[in-house]
Amino acid sequence: APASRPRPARPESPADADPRAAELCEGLLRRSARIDPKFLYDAQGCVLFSAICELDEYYPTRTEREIFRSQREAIAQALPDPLQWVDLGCGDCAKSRDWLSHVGARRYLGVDIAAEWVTGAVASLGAQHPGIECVAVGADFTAGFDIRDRLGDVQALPPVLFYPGSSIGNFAPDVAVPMLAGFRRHLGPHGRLLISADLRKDTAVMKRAYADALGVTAAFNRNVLRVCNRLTGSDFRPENFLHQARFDEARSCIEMRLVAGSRQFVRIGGQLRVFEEGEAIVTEHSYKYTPERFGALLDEAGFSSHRMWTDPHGWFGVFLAQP
Ligand code: AVJ
Repeated sequence: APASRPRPARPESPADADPRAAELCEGLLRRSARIDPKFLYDAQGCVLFSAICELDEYYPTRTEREIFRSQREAIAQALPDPLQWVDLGCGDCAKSRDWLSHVGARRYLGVDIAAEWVTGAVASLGAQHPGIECVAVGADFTAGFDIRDRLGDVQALPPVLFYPGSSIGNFAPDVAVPMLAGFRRHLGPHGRLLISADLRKDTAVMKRAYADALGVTAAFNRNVLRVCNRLTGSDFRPENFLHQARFDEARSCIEMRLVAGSRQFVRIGGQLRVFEEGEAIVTEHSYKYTPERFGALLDEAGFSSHRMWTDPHGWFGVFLAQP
């Protein structure tokens, strides 16, 4: 048998040290290249996403805002009082701000992956609401989320987990169900999950929201290649990839991709990856549900019942689920 030889030296790459870089390389070197959507949200990506939210074509943000505005009292009526408000992916805390004066909140927990980043936002919220104990919590609520030790006695102060923006849409149903079940385990007997989901509608309306005329979503999508270059040392040329958004009927999701406009040679993690002309990198899925289908997802996650509020077109759903 041939003696085992030392592996040929591989040029050192950032992927050796940084698990994020390793994850990016792994996805990009697959036959069907992919990038996890969480990489879309660096500082530049967050600014571009905020701009997306202001676009005429991007209906989810304004539709949710309008449901919250018009149904605030009805939703607040259905919540426990007093309660602790748990803001999942709180960012700048803006969406929760409008709720705090309408619900009996004694505590506010702002949960985000980047805890250092939200500490300031949570502190300024606390300054405006001296009666509410405001706490910033660093946690990744996608993977093994468990902040039960931060909630204290959930019998005495029932938690309301607030997960707006249809962020759940980024996760395929088989990933979303265990995530929702994890949320449910935080609620105790009287807690609630207040969660938004984008609803299925005319395909053209959905596609336009992810392929806007100004190209803001295209810039948001291409920016992820800069994130790759920065984290892995790769040499993508973002301008050579075309933004594409299509609706996958079978899976009921928008799929965002970056398509090579011509053959691309890219150095990634010490290897050369060739992208043929027309070859795609999948960057994001955004699942769209019927009210029944999202209800079934909540059932599968163990919730006993739920209610839904929607807009006059039935484009967007705000669900209140009970353990
Ligand atoms: C933040 C995941 C809700 O899917 O609509 C917007 C992200 N991507 N435009 C969505 C997004 C492109 C957004 N979510």
